Amino acid sequence: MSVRTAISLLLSLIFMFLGAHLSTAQHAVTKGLISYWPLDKDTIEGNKVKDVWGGQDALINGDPKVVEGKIGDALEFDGDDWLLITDDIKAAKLPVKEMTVEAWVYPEHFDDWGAFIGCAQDNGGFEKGWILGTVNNTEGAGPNEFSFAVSTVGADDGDGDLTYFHAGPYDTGQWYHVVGVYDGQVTRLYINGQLAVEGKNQTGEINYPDHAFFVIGVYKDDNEHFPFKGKLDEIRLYDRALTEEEVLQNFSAQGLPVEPAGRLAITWGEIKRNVR
Ligand SMILES: [Ca+2]
Ligand SMILES: [Ca+2]
Ligand SMILES: [Ca+2]
Ligand SMILES: [Ca+2]
Repeated sequence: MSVRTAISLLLSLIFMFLGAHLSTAQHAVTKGLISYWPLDKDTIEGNKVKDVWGGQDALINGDPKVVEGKIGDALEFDGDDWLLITDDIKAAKLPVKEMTVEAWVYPEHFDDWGAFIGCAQDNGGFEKGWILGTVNNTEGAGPNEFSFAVSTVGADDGDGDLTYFHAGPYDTGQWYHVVGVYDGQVTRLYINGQLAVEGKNQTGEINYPDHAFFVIGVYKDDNEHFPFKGKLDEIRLYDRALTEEEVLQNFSAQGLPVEPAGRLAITWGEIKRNVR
């Protein structure tokens, strides 16, 4: 065996080991994944923030900064920055029967009505879509609470009805893994891998408005615009309800090795990122 053959054999073994290791516990769940915004520097081009899984790229409004994140880089919003995925939600890829929406969040402030990601209208009695975010002494919540609200056809009172499931209080200035899950029967909010609150008010398909803003880093509808202040990282959207085990897996996951085409791939960059 030549030296070159020996080296390439050794490298193959290292890759096989890393590949097997990374593909088990450390990857986020991909089954049912619609969109994934890693918010890493290399996924931001000009004013475009890439959805590396589903191609639903977001346009930057304002000047969010790339900073050290929970997994790789994150985006820091100073209170007037936000991202628009689309305002044409009929053309967007959105969950219908079930959903999971997930983000790592580092709030500097808990807005009365806050959103990390959302696609909703909540204007008086007109309440449609869904929002993963915050409430703060609003909707019957106490101070500094995380919330997941979803509106469904089963709870429709004629012009839609959102139920804000919330839990808290939580401190500002630290990272949290926040996940909203709706399985068609039960709505759940998980914080740091643990079930924080659940309820059965909502049933059936998700009730979307004809028009809404599908956004990141802002609570935005026709009559409100409340940008987030803090950091966001690793935002994912699924068209199915993740199980408690899968939520825990994503809480522990060190990202997801994807290429822009949505193919699973282990690259040098990902290996470095995952094992550091
Ligand atoms: Ca700004
Ligand atoms: Ca990231
Ligand atoms: Ca509103
Ligand atoms: Ca209503």
